[in-house]
Amino acid sequence: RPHPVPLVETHADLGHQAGQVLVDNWRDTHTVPSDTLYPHQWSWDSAFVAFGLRHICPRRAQVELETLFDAQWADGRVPHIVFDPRVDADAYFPGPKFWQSSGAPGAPTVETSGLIQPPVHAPAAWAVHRADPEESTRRGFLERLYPRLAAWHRYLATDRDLGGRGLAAIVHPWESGMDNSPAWDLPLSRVEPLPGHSFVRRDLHHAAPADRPTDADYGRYLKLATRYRDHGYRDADTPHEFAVEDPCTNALLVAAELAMARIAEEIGADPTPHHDTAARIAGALVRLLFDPAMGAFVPRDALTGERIASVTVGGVIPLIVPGLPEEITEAVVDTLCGPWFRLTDAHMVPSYRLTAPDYSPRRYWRGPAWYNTAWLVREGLLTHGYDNLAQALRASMLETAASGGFREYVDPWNGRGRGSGRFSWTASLVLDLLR
Ligand code: 9WN
Repeated sequence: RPHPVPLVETHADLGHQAGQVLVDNWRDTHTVPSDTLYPHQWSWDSAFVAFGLRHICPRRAQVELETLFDAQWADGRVPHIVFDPRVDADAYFPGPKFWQSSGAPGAPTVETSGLIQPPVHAPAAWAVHRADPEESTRRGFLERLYPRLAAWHRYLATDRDLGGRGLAAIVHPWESGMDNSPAWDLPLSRVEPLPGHSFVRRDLHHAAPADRPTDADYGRYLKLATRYRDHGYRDADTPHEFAVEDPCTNALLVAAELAMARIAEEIGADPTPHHDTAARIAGALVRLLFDPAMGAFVPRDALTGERIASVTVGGVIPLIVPGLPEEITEAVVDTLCGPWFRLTDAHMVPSYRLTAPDYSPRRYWRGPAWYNTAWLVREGLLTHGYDNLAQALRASMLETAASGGFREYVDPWNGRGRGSGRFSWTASLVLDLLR
């Protein structure tokens, strides 16, 4: 059974400490996810950071998103990493020497990766605007970002509709933001890994090997990324060995299109196309990815058309979509409260089913509970009126953060922190919960 984590700080202290993490991890134009493990700018991290930063420095939160979108590619993709040229190129692997983005068609001048991450940016931009509408309007924040966000969503909904079913596909586990999630094991098993001696990992300098993906995982990640790179990161030309319709990415795209409708209204543009896109993707999500027997959403292999029978936290995050059929909402909440995720009983929301034979309390996305996913689940609970459960999840997040030094993820059974410390989105989302 889970053990309670002692609350060692008051919430006022907690807010102050969280703000200090964000101040320390700020690098002139963006926030690094972690001072040690991730010394560049990451895409969905920046969006999560913006949600908290807006409470203490709305201007900085705007700049955070603007910097990321300055690195947008001509096809609309927002890269998952934007490399800081001031940082040693070997500080993170795979770094700019591996990705070689500036040689690819349509890439920006700054070095980036060629992959993407889930689209949390439009809701972040909308939230940042609302934190200080006057300053946002004065700087033309939404007007400038809106066409870029639209191009980003268009890329996902068209270039990435690899299965032709109206859903965006990810072409690499890193694109899900949940790198070694068990949901990718089956499609990944078809990929022949690069041998371990052909690359040098840097992450193991900063984190315990048992908390991180394995060398075999990395061999496959690099194999996929190399093939994409060698085809100029062109989706139509790359013979993808991995293409998966991820429920979390698609649900976030629905939420992002709904945020776009609000932004459009605010700046005097037509919100209708955004409502239409949101409805279309939500329809496909429900029709193609909801599994009634599991009581959750599951991914679908875009290459074989088969559903992947693996329930992870990514399969409950679609709760964030408003207007889901009631029986689906109820089934997902039952799944969250049942033995697989034990909401209100475990610490936050485990990334994988607690009862799965291959569940691991410490290995990254194969069990540990993360703050960004807990925050998204809480948003989903609020969306459907489960206020008490949302309140309990908030309390669990604050309690765990207070005792743990804003760690990257925690063991859902005892709340003990793991991975990097002073992690930016942990601090940011805690700040957001305190407001
Ligand atoms: C690869 C930065 C990122 C997060 C991801 C998380 C982890 C990177 C890594 O760190 O991924 O992108 O090196 O493991 O899985 O969600 O955005 O915090």
